Amino acid sequence: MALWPRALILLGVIAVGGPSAAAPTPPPSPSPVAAPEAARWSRNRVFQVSWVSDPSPVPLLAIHAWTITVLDAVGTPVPDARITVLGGMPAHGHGLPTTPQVKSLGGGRYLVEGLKFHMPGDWVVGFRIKAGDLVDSVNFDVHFD
Ligand SMILES: [Cu+2]
Repeated sequence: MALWPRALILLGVIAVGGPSAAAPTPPPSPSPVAAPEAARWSRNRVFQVSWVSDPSPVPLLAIHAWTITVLDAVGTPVPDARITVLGGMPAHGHGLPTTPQVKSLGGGRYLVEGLKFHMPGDWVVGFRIKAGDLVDSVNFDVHFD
């Protein structure tokens, strides 16, 4: 389409001439996904696990998904794990209101669908991970004001 390059050039001009042009350091372009939580060791240091929520930050009251990444002790992705999701609010004595489902995305990444946090407070989300003979679990804390 012949008009497309011109449209891009116009956008560039508008961006340069915009209010942010005067800022000493332009802000980085917004990222669609927040940085994942730093990897955490599973309880017995069998796996290193990190997660990122979509959307991020973790929403209250909305069913949503996390993507978790599972590495072994030397940092190699673990692609064929069976992962069970556990969790709840220990202080309230109840579990998760939903039963999240996990599917592998390959490369040690897993999509956890159906998470929901239905009240403010301190939640724990746990993953029990089984890969071959290796089994371990990891908990993450999620807090809503
Ligand atoms: Cu509760």
